[in-house]
Amino acid sequence: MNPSAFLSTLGGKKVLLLTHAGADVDSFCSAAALYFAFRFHADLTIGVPEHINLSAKALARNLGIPFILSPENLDEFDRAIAVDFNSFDMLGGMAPALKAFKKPILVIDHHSDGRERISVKALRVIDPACVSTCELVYRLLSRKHKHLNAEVAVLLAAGIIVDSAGFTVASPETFTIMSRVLEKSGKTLPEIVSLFKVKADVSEKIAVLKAARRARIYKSDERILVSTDVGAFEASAASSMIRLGADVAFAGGESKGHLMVSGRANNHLVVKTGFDLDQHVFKGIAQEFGGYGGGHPAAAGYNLSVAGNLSVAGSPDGKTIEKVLERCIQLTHAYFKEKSRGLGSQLIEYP
Ligand SMILES: [Mn+2]
Repeated sequence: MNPSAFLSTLGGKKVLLLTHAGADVDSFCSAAALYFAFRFHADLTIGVPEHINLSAKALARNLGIPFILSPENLDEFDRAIAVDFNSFDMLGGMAPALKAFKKPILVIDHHSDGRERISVKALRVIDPACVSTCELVYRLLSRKHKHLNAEVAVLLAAGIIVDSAGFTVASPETFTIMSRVLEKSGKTLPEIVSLFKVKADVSEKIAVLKAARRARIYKSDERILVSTDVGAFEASAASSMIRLGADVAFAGGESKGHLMVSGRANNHLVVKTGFDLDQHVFKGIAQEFGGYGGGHPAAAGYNLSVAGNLSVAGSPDGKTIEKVLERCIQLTHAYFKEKSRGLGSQLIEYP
């Protein structure tokens, strides 16, 4: 079976559309686009492991798209489609359930191909050159005209806008696809953006400002690295540090046995140096502390929880975050040091 045959034989089947843990807009929209393309032919369920991010949640609410958090009983499904991830570690606590699922799985993803294989080669549509998974979903759906209705087009456009960071990392194909889906959607670009816009509330603004106050500032050659401790809104805090002038920023927090770190890097730096938060920092962090990391060169995240954590380093204990953030900075510095063949200067922390 190939991907086209997989999709054209969905009729009458019970199908799970599965995002990665903590689904973002690209992942959720990929699943939702498939939902709106096939919902009159098949019995479809959108499953989101563990939690959904605020933007994706807003979009689901605005468009009335049903989804289930951490679905149980995968046995009842005949097939699964995994979107925006290709390794079990991006499923968090749902990894064992999908590992036990022995029926056909179609994987559609734009992350680099992981070590683990969650499906057979013929059913893995993986292209890391793609800016968003929604573009890959477009490629598959555009083969049959009837699948590309206005609802599908709106969702694909939203996923592309978010994962291209507002078209700052777009490829020529991104614009070709965007042009087609925008036309088909019958909406304007601002209307689509408003579907997933989350207004920063007071607590988020305070968290970000506190993150700035607590920032530890380092210099690695001419680059500014920043780490900071936050109670919530890690991603927002890390992005804010980049806007304030950091080249690489990590914002992390720890509560109730769960630790998470968001990393952000300046896009120009990533393009110029090949630095990749996921590959050069969070992979190493996951090896040292357990847990799982994932994402993209300029935007990635790391999670460590007590449940399902088999790390040697142990579970978070309220002090782990300090060590993890320090290692993030050290690994970032180590990458640039190696790039300069050891000629780079020492890592300096500003008092
Ligand atoms: Mn994505």
